[in-house]
Amino acid sequence: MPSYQLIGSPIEIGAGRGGCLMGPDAYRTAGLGPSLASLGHDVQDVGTLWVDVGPDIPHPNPAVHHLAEVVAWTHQIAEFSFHACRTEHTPIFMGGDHAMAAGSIGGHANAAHHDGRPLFVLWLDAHPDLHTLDTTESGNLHGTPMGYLTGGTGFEGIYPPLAAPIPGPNICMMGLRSVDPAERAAIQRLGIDAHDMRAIDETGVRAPLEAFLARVRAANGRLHVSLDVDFLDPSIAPAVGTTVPGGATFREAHLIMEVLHESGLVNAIDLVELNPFLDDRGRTAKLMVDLCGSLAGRTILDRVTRSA
Ligand code: NNH
Ligand code: MN
Ligand code: MN
Ligand code: MN
Repeated sequence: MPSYQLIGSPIEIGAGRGGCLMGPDAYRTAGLGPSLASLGHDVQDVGTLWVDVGPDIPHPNPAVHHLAEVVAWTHQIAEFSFHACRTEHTPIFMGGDHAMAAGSIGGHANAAHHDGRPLFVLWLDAHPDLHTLDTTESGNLHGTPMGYLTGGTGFEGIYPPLAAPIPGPNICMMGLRSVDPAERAAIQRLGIDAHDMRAIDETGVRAPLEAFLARVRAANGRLHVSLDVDFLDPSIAPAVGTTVPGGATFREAHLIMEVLHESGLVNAIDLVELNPFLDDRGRTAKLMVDLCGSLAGRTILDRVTRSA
């Protein structure tokens, strides 16, 4: 039975507009901790991280903004994640925008490397966030964490060093429907296991997810799940700055969480991009909390048998 550790990571300057700062408290108000505890888990809310920001870091790409802040957050979150991922707890990083993942997944990757195990990432997002500091056109650094984590160029000497980049085949992306040209090339070059919404329309979510989980299991890997609110269709999850039509349905998202629970493989979770300022009476925050409930073992009926 996993025990969960909730940690607020309210970075918001990686996104194009403000509001993700309020994410951790929205999850608390929506009852994330009590919901997990009601399923019989041990839950500890260890509070909310904060950072001191050093002087501006200039960058040749003039679009890049708030680099010093993102670097400071990445150090802080990576440090926390490294230690949390070496305990028996399952950390849940309550974001915050997706720039957070450079730290949460980076620290997890270093912890896994330390223990001689490969890290796998399930990336649930409309976007692959595979830009480098040089290729981003918006300059919004929430579009870059996967670029950093996969060993993209130009992060060295600026971001914290990674023990090893995460190999493309260890990354499964689902929900993609907004991919920039440089990212499209990176997916191909790195051999990422990418499933865009067209593929999900055709195969559903279960078959590609089970295939990925079988690889995690066979490699005795650790698994990090990174859930961007915009993975979900905007009709059910309006509280995100970058809505893209045609996202995952309510049941597709819950099924992923249910299958993940049954796998017993999840070691860390990111909840990112929730912008409570854009929410409709807390419904997106509540949906994210309910998805965590499915991930933590809530079922509709008792499941006595399960088809193979
Ligand atoms: N690819 C775009 C950019 O880099 C959008 C990224 N926005 C996200 N990613 N919300 O999940 O600006
Ligand atoms: Mn994202
Ligand atoms: Mn996204
Ligand atoms: Mn696949």
